[in-house]
Amino acid sequence: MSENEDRSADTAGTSPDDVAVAALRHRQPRFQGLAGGHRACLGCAQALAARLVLEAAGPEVAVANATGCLEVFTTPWPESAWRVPWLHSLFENAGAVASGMEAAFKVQGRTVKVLAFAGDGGTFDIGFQSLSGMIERHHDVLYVCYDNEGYMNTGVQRSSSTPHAAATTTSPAGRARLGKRHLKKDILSIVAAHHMPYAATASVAYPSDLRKKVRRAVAVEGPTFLLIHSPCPLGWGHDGAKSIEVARLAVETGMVPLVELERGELTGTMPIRTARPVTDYLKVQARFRHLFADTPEARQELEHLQALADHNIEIYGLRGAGADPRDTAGTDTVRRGGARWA
Ligand SMILES: Cc1ncc(C[n+]2csc(CCOP(=O)(O)OP(=O)(O)O)c2C)c(N)n1
Ligand code: SF4
Repeated sequence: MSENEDRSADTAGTSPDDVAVAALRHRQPRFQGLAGGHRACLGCAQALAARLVLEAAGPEVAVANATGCLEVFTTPWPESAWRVPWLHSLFENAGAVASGMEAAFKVQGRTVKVLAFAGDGGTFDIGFQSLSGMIERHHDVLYVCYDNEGYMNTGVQRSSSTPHAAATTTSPAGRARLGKRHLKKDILSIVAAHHMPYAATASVAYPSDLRKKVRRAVAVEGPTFLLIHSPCPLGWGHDGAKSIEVARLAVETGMVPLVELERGELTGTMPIRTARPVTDYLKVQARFRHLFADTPEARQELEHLQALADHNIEIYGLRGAGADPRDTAGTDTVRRGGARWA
């Protein structure tokens, strides 16, 4: 999506005054919490996602960042791309470190919003206990997970977020197995089961929606969670110039549902006007290349992945009306009002 389309999604369906105010707002320089010149791979969506989160959260923040790609590519000693206070935590304890930071600011009487940043390995797997404790103790922290669906920093190993049938270095595709044999963990449901005030998914392909979700989460006093689908050209095997296209296909096929949950209730969804076949998403990534072999096993895996996408569309009620999926680019289209989540 172009920046102009993104901006029009911000203003669609509002009064002329609102449009004028929004236009003025967009002329203001945006807060750049993450400087350019860091060392992410070309087309790394995680870098873009972090920039968007900081832009929306503003300067009054402090970050606890777990070990992972984001930490590595932004802080090659003695340099740093961070323009906000930033603390490196271990791979396994961003939630605990963020909890301590929040408690310390509270004691000092300072109003600084604490953000925890971690990859899916540091969130779904090894940092999960720490995240769960942070939410249960009701710390005022926005926890952002950059979901590139694998342990990328250490050489593209599988995580519990890696999709079924994707090839990684520890779930290779070969004669015996067609990539990972297990399902992607439904971290959003697990996190939401903590009765937390706000948990949502977002995508770099929909920056306006992503920024709105960050602003919403930052305004909540208490734990909030944002899972951002972040294509990784190196680990997924796609052209770095196409990361946004890949992210958009994930949403348009139903593989990545964009939803908001408040205290476990579904309160917002981005509908899919015309669901595309999952093969449109899979065929642009080398990690799924083995699924296009002309064999019964490969065809069965494709059917299985299509069924998973259809299931997402069904349980979240994502099927919208109309023909143009770009119409769905913003929370203006989000359905609110307590539709009960399956
Ligand atoms: C306790 C511990 N185990 C393993 C490692 C090695 N390690 C560092 S980063 C990482 C993977 C990070 O994956 P993820 O959190 O998904 O972030 P990404 O690099 O994909 O952004 C691993 C295994 C470590 N630092 N600490
Ligand atoms: S390996 Fe992937 S997530 Fe890590 S910097 Fe490169 S593109 Fe980004």
